[in-house]
Amino acid sequence: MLDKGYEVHGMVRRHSVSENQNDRIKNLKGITTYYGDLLDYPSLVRIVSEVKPDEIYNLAAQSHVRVSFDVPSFTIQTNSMGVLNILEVYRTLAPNAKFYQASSSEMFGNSVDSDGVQRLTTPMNPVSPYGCSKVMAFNLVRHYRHAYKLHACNGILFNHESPRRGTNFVTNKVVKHAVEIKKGLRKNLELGNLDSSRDWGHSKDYVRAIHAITNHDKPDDFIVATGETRTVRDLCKFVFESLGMNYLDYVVQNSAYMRPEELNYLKGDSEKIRKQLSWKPEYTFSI
Ligand code: F7E
Repeated sequence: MLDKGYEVHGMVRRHSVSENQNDRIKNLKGITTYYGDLLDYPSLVRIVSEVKPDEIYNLAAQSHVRVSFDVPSFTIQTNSMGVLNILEVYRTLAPNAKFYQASSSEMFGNSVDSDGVQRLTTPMNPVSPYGCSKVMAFNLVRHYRHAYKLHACNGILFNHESPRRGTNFVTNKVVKHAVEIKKGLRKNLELGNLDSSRDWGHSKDYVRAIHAITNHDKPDDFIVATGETRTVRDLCKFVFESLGMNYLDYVVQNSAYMRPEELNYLKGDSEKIRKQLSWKPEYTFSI
């Protein structure tokens, strides 16, 4: 957004270690930040009144699926009620703005169409508190779009990764731990389910999609995915082989990383965004 010449305002939650407050964005110069929280309605009113945004991107969430089983109420409060709060503030204070909601492939749960993909018409059967919370938010955004004629959009993004991904998500966990094993700093890599499949893309490609979705003439919902699926085992094999190692010598399973209910398979059909918004990913699984 900065590269595109936008004035960027961001909301941050208070962190007890002030040095870590803006850790993830400290290399980005020119963002104005405000203390706030999706569950703190007055803070949303204050920020939106002051900033008068032209575009609102809601990427805030308790976004870790396994952790959502440990803190289900917090997850649902933040990811569902929080979205209701920001939609209300948007509707009442900035109705001419464009609104983007970070919806998720986790909403599909274990529904897969007979041809082996998830598309916009695939039934949503979430299998985690996180997935349930995102379905609620997705529906609220559609409802606000129709009821109040707002430019409110959903991007249903499949997994998207980058070096800035937290190390408790599987891609960066595998990469960082494998590098530590290679350097002799660690003996093994403990993982949960190795047989689930994910449609992994790169965040750089996906933020292009987010911007295109929000700025399309018509508010709408789009799936963003690569259409390529790999198992966690494939990921381990690829990363360890790239470092000259065999994953079978190092990967061990630990039930602590298993989920009470797993989403087994994701492969997204992103034909609509490819056709209507000329989007396509530049990165593949291996490049
Ligand atoms: O898990 C398996 C795990 O935590 C991927 C979020 O951005 O994408 C993300 O959700 C797979 C799962 O991502 C470990 O069971 C095995 O099958 O990297 P993840 P996620 O749950 O798919 C969606 C689209 C979102 O919206 C979410 O916000 O990997 N797995 N062993 C493991 N996963 C983790 N985290 N840690 C393990 O040790």
